[in-house]
Amino acid sequence: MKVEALPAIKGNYNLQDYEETYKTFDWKETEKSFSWSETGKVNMAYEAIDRHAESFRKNKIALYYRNDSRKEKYTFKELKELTNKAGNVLKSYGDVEKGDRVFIFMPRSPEFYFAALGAIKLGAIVGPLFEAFMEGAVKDRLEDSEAKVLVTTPDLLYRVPVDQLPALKTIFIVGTDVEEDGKYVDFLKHLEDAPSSLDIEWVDRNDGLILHYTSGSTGKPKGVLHVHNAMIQHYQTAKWVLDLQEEDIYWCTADPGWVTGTSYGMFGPWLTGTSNVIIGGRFSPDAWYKTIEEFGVTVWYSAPTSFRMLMGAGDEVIKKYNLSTLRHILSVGEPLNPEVIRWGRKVFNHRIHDTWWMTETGAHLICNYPSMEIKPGSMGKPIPGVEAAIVDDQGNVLPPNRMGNLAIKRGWPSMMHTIWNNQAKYDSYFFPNGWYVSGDSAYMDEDGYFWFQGRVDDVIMTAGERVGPFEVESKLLEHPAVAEAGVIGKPDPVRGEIIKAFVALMDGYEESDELKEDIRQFVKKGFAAHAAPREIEFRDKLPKTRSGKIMRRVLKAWELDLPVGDLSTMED
Ligand code: 6R9
Repeated sequence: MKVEALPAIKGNYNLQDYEETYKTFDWKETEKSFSWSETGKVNMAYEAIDRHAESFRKNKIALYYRNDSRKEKYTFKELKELTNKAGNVLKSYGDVEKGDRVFIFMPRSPEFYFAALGAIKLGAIVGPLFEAFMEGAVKDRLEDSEAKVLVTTPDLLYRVPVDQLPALKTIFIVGTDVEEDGKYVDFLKHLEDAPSSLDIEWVDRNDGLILHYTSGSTGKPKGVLHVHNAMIQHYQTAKWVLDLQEEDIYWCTADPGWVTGTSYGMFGPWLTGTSNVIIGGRFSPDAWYKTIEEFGVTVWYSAPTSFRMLMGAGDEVIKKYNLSTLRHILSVGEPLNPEVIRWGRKVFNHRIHDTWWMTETGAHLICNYPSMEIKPGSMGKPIPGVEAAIVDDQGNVLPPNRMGNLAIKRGWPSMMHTIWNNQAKYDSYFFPNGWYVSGDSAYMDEDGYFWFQGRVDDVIMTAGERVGPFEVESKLLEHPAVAEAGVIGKPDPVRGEIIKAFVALMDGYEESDELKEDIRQFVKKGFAAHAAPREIEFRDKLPKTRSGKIMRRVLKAWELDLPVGDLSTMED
């Protein structure tokens, strides 16, 4: 299938020559930016914070923070000391050592970053958890990772089934009037008293750094492990793609519970010594435009869903704010509609640059550079040092304009190291001839631009967040009225997709709107708000294969009025 490309828009500034760099670039060059390239002994937190605290940037603002009740800023020097203190607290009261899993389950706040970087300084592996997770989601992740330490807030503690997590030894509570006993420790009280110097644990480049759980189409969420070596690519892409320069004020809107919020909300900007804006609280068009005005944001990284919501709020609200500091806007997470790019040109007078990558890839792979012509609707071209192709199901490279599996030649620096406790799953990502298979389908045009076509599997992208249908179905089945459940992504103009559930009821239950709402709330409270189906439809029976698998493609065909295709594997 060929999608008509809209005419390219000529860039108005040039970072460097893409084609030339692509031909000659070697990651070894980037590695030389780091003193550890010779020794191999490294620590991400040192490179992101301490290195700048010991340089001309020591009094530069590293972190601007605002939510509904707090407004704070921290220099690199202050962040160095606070992350040292946090490291000392985690070590003294939680006995945290190299390789231990330290999970952080709390809203976006400065303390999140103190704890995360403090843990990294000790050589621990950080597991960030999105604050909207409910008990089941929290339990799955802490259980699979055998987390030893959790940092959380009093408000969220009730969602942590502590009694069912034998590996969990210490819980640090970030709040006021914390009641301490051996297992529960007051994080802030000890942070204040802790020494501000710390012996950093120098680790190997391939030692664990961060564990992000992400959804697939089957089974429980999988723990994608990234290692310190990833910094090579975080750093280089923060320069090439985010185009971060010394004077920039950078704002990434993603939560650190997702990979964008760590790779480009924490590591990328700080590795390059950039002032980083972090905002807590809820989304509203006014609050977002105000953030740009208030901090003088110059580089802004967000997602299609957010842009579409801003677009939907109308252009009048934009006129209330001074957004003239903006110079570079980027997007990630789902296809960026040409319409949104045109809107961005009109209201911000900038092109929005799409970027493509995944939790598993750790950093940008296919992008639109500042120096590159943009074909609206295309994800751009692979970054130098990365080889991308469209391959068939046997791993053979296909010619331009043929749709197939979007694949990447193994060996980029930020590639995941393993899937936690599941080497077989990790291996299943690769063809024997070395191609990593993304799970996305796409085609490449004759100019080498890549065009996203869809997911090969059933993974749902809703409001930029990846939701596995299997997890939602599993939760639905725990509801007493639900006999069978099948979940699909239904196209939605704002959210990309919404979650739609088809449900067959147990005998003795009557279909009603109240029951629908009850089921919805059940998923929302028991699993996660963003994963609760926005639509529920009752059916007497769901389409299944003879082996009992829900046939989601048939549900999708019903929903979209498409031909149902081959039904040979369907049960009677
Ligand atoms: C970083 C992140 C990965 C999946 C990916 C694809 C979709 C990401 C996209 C995009 C179209 C883009 N995706 N960027 N689709 N255009 N520019 O989003 O990671 O949460 O793991 O999701 O998101 O389907 O495979 P993650």
